[in-house]
Amino acid sequence: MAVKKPDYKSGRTLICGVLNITPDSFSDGGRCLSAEAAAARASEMEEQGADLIDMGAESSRPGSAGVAAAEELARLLCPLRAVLKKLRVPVSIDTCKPEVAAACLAEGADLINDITGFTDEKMVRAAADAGAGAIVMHMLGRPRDMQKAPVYVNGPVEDIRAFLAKRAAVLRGAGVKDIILDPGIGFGKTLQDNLDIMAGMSRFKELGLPVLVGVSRKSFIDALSPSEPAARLSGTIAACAVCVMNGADIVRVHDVREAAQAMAVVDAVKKRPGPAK
Ligand code: HH2
Repeated sequence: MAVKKPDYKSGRTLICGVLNITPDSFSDGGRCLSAEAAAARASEMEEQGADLIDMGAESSRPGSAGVAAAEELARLLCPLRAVLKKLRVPVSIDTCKPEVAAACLAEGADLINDITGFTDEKMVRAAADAGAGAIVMHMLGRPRDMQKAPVYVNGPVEDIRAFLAKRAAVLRGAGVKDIILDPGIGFGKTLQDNLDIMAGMSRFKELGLPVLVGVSRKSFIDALSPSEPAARLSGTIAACAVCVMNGADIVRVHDVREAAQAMAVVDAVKKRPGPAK
């Protein structure tokens, strides 16, 4: 089966819908564990405007310890098969384990979303061997300890840009063609770091590859305006708008319908003809 790519030529900001098959994700854990529920939610997000569905079975919330590969795969496989049967848009798998990546790609998934940035050579091989795409995310540390005391030598934007450039070169060298960069909001970042990254998005864009950003319901919103994860929609939309105005191409969100509408407005402003004379 041919590997699908997100529709980069659409001229729109692309929407990546989050599908967590986890009991413990920070904002939607336990919502979607069965194959039927996963397929129904994926179809719903596609109808609401998702251009890509990102499926994950291991929570990466700060402090989480992770799950074994066998458990992650057991959670993913049936829902993935059911989702692939229903969807037209590509499916990415949010994993940092090569055996999980390879098994899901063999089932027909299209991209691997690796929050550890393809720093494991076996992850690079898994994507390359399947002709799959790669979402390369930056994280400082690991979920267990990443929020303890992140330090960026040249500031977050420059350090992350250098990391992403290096990983993209490695992936390209291995033959991966569809590469998406992601600065990793909330992964080993202080509030100030997250704000700097959102303001400095154009530096990642200069690397010449699509840029994805995952701000949805994250705790920096709570830090600015105290709220439970499910009540962070307005902050999510505002952050997506800032990132897209500054150069991001894809937003990874839980609330697809709302993000699609908001990004249609942002896109119209970005693409407007010059002022009337
Ligand atoms: N954020 C999360 C998980 N995966 N992948 C990319 N590329 N970028 C992100 O910002 C990103 C990601 C965390 O969000 P969520 O999946 O909702 O939570 P959890 O990790 O608790 O399942």
